[in-house]
Amino acid sequence: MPRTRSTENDRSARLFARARQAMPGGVNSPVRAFKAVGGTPRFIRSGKGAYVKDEDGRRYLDYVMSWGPLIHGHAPKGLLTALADAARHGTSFGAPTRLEIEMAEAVRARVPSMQLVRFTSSGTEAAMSVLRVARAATGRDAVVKFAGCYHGHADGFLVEAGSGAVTLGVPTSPGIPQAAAALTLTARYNDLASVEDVVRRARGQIAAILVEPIAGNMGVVPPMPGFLEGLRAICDRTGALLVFDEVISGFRASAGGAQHLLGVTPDLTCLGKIIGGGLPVGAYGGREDLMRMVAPDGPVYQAGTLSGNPMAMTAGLWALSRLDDKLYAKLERLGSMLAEGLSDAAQRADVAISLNRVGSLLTVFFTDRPVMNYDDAKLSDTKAYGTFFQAMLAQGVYLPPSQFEAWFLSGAHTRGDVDDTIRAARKAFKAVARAARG
Ligand code: KE4
Repeated sequence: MPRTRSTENDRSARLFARARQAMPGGVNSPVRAFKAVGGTPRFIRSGKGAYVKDEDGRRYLDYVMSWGPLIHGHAPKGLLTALADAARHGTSFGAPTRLEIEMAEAVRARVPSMQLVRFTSSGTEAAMSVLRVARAATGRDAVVKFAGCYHGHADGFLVEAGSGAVTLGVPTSPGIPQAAAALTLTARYNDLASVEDVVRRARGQIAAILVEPIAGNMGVVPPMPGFLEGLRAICDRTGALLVFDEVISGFRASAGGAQHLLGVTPDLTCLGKIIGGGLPVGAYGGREDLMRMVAPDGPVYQAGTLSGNPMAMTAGLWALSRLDDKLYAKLERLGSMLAEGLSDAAQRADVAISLNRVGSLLTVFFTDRPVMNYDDAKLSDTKAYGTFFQAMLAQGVYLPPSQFEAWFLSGAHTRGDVDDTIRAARKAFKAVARAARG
C-alpha cells in the first residue's frame, strides 16, 4: 500500500477553497465535505477497479464506491463501451425507449414483488414517490420510519434521519414544515414493541411502515430475527403497507435484494444506486393493484424529465446483467475476511469496536457494545473514528468519511486489497489507541 504524502496545501485543498466559493460547503452532497472526520476532502480525478486517484495523482483503495452503486468497481471496460455505443444514438429523448422495457423486465425478474416498476433519477425521488402511492392507496397520511434510517432528503424523511443528516448532527432538518414532520412517526429499529406503540397511538392513520430491511445509514445494522416478519404482520393486521427502502440493499445483499435474502415480501419497494450502474437511477415498484394507481394509468402523479433515459438504462442493464452467484460468493468471502482481519487488528491494538456486516456491507463502530439500533450507534466515539479514518487515508485507504455510513466492497476488490487494508488498519487502530492515551 503506497504511503501517501501529507495532504495539506495540495491541489485538493486549493480546489476545496475554490469550490466553497461556488457551492454550499464546496460539495454537492454534505457527507463528502469531511466535516465529521476533519481535514480536506480529496478531489477525485479518476477511478479504476477498486481504486480512485485524487487530483495530485495519489491512489486510494476505495470503500465508498460512490456510496454503493459500483458493485462491479470503477469504470469497468464493458460498461464504458456500452455507454459509448449508447451515446452515439443520443443521450435522452423524453420519449419511451426499448431500453426502459428491458430494464423494467430485468428488475421484475430479480425482484418478483415489483410487479410494475417506475424509474426515477434518484433514490430520494423513488422513496418520496412510493409513499405517495401508499398514501393514495390507503387514504391515510401518517408514515412510520425508524430513527437512524435515511430515505433521501424529501421533507417527510428528514425526521431523525441517518446518513449525512446524523453525521452533521441535524437528524431533523430546519425548513421542514411542521405539518410534514407531524406525519412522520418514528420507531426504534429492531424494536417491534416501539412499532406497536406508535401504531396504537396512530390507530387507523398509518399509510405505510417504511424501513431499510438492512439498515445502512446509521452504519450497518442488520435486522434481528423476526423484526421484518413482525413488521409484515403489523401491516397485515392494520392495513398499512410495508415499504422496503432497498436503495442500498437492493442487488447488494443478494441478486434479489434483502427481501429475497431474508424472505419477507413488502408491498412496495424503492431502489437506487446499483440499479444505475453509477449513473443517476432510482426506481419504485410493487403490487400491480398499487402501481396501476400511478399516472398515466391512475391518478397518482409522478414524473421526471430524465427518468429512464437511455444512458442510465444502458448502465443499469450492464450492471444487473453481471450480477451472478460467483460475484456474491466473492463478496461474501472478501467481506468475511475483511471483518475478521479488522476485528483482530482492533483487538491487537486494544481498541474496543463493534463490527456489523451483511455480505459486502460493513461498519466498524468505535464502541464496546453491540449496535442494534440508532441509540446504540450514537454511543460510538466519532472522534476515534475520525482518527482511524485519517490514519487509513494517509496509508491510501479511502473509507466513508462518517461513522454512520457503510463500507462497500466490489467485485473489483481482491484478496490482496483486503490484506493491505488489514495491514493499514493495524497501524490505524494503534493511532486510535495512542490518541486515546493522549
Ligand atoms: P439518493 O437520493 O441519494 O440517490 O438516495 C437516497 C437514499 C435513499 N434510501 C437509502 C437507504 C439511502 O441510503 C439513500 C442515500 N444514501 C446516501 C449514503 N448513505 C447517499 C450518499 C449521500 O447522501 O451523499
